[in-house]
Amino acid sequence: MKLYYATGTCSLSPHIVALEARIALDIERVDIFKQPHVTGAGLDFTKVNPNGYVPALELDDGSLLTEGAAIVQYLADLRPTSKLAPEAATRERYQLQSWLNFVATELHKMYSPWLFHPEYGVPAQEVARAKIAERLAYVERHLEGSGPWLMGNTFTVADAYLFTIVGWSGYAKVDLSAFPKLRAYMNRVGARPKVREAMHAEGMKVAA
Ligand SMILES: N[C@@H](CCC(=O)N[C@@H](CS)C(=O)NCC(=O)O)C(=O)O
Repeated sequence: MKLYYATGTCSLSPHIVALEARIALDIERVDIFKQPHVTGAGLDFTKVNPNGYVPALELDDGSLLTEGAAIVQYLADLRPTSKLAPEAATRERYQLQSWLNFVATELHKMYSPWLFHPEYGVPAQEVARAKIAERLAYVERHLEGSGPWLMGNTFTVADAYLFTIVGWSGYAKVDLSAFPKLRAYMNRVGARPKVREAMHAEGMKVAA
């Protein structure tokens, strides 16, 4: 299996999940700043994923799975004993999917593109930061009552995704100072050995 990734982007989430699940994975970096995006092997990435974005997971039969929220569940289901996702068709699994969808639509796509593309301009960025702050306040309240992880006592794929996206806050100038529970949560996730390993493998700075 091969994960196409770009350093520190949303593809860090499935990278973390694969390591947490002890799934052997080849990784290939994609340069998403080049047009067209090129893979480490020099391929035009749109030949792999016509949408041109990471993450993309090439399965052993050659087929491709895209969309981070789907990829992390696929990986978790390969290793049910890892408990990275509750069993399918349970109430808990739908709750996990609710979190994944929340992170994808209310956070991921609020940070990016609005805060990563200066061409959208300052007013759009201000609107995005205000909306993100509302959503993070919701996460803060949830962690306060139901932590330490999003799903309670068990670290799941939703934590890998939330950590990845909220990790962009410094770069995107999203102020986390009003969210102490969330900051503690970020430190908790960031201290996990497999999270550190994934970040290191992507060439990211890992706190000492
Ligand atoms: N809907 C996709 C979005 C993935 C996405 O936004 N990927 C970004 C990195 S975080 C990317 O590769 N952007 C490059 C591009 O769109 O050209 C998902 O949830 O997996």
